[in-house]
Amino acid sequence: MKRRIWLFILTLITLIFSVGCFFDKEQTIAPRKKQDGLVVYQIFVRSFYDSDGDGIGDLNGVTKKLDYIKSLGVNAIWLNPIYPSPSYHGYDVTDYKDINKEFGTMQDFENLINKAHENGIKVILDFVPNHTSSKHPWFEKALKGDRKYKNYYIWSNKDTNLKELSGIGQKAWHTKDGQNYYYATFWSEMPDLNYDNKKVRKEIKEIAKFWLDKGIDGFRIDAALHVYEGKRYKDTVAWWQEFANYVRSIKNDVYIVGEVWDSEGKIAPFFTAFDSCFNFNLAEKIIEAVNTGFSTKLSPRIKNCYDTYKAEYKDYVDAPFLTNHDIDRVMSRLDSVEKNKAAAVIYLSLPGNPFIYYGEEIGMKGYKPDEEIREPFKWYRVSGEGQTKWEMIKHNVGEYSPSVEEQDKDENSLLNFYRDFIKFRLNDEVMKHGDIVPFDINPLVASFIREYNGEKRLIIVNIREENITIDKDLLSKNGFEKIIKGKAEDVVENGIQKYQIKPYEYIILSNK
Ligand SMILES: [Ca+2]
Ligand SMILES: [Ca+2]
Repeated sequence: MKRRIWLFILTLITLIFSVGCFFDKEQTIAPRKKQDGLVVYQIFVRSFYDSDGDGIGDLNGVTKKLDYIKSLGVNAIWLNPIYPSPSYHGYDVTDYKDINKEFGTMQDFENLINKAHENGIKVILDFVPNHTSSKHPWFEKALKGDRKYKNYYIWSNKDTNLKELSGIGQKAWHTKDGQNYYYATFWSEMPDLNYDNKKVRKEIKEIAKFWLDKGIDGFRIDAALHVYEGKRYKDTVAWWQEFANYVRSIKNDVYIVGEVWDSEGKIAPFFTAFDSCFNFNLAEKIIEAVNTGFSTKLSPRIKNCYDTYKAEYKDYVDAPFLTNHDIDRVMSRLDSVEKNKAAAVIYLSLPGNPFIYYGEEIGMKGYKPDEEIREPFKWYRVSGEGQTKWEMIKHNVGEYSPSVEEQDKDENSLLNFYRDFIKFRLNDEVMKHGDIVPFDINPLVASFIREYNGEKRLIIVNIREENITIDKDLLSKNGFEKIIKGKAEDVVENGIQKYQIKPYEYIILSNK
């Protein structure tokens, strides 16, 4: 009899445990569609196009310029934060369910969504969930001692080391009254939210639902790594799984791209929640390769990175890019249109969803501080309708003054180069969806293969200041006889047939 009871208890425990595991798995990786095939244009709204003459870029300005965005060939836009905020950049939000008055109204936003969709362009919103503004009503109530809202934030206790540094190595604990200290990862005026509080998690989900109901197509998740700080990395990933499962239950093809600025190994588990993560490390490698003229094992390194991702989630979608609003502009770092074209071909030929930072396509320059890498977009060489003026232009004026106006007319311009290459990518299934196969010819070129259903593309980019030659034999042995894009000259050296590629030019070959 006793044995039977034990057996019963054991069965019960096993049952509870396996049901638990089942739910756990459900929670971890909900089935989802692979969301590749996008090329995304990142817009810092304040700097883009001013529709009403106050000098500040706005939502109607974006709507007005959808024709331009479409002319680039991209099929999605990511808007930097558009919520009410006391700062110019908007990453300190005071109301998550409204539009910054400087950018327009909710109606303007709805109109933008509709017009973008009519043009086949998806809209991705910047989502800033790690912290609010210190001017957010939640934090103001918390400071006044409201218990509910106090628990929305993170406060010190008697054991807290007030000299502790935050996840980005800055002073973490701040105070307004000299007694109560709150945690802020990035800045004293951006207090971190307390994700141990269920009510906070619920608020954040409701905010996401609010925007999904408006018709947006995706989220770019700001500071995704910092939700729970360092030691609680696993909790952070688990929270994003919870969030992702929730938003996918509302819109199953919502696209989520996370800002996880860390090593490949640290990024990889985030693919169990996000569709994509920005590939910050790869961006540096590409720029470095073009800058130094050495691609040292670039394609095997990319493959290694993808293997790390794949081990965590099979259908990961990379998000390659060159720079964004937090990094010095690529034209300032490469300092030549030809080099910029080479870097563009490399990242626009990689798997995943490439992200283009507004102004990159016309070669705008800019070094930190941040304001100077977010300068008004240059529609005109001098000025004209819609030009934003919220700050003085410093890097793209006078002698170096790139503009849409001029580059539109020049078929060899960087702008038309981007347009042409993006169209090529999105019209080619292999370039859109193919896997990467390392194919490292030599360190003087960046080269790799994309493969999709047996069809292959070999991309070879000359990253040198001089002509380089490639043995035709080596390529045809691997099935590549036909150049489908880019140009090379046929030359014979010592009796050997070769392709000669000019400085910073490229060729793409097909195996069919
Ligand atoms: Ca305006
Ligand atoms: Ca945090």
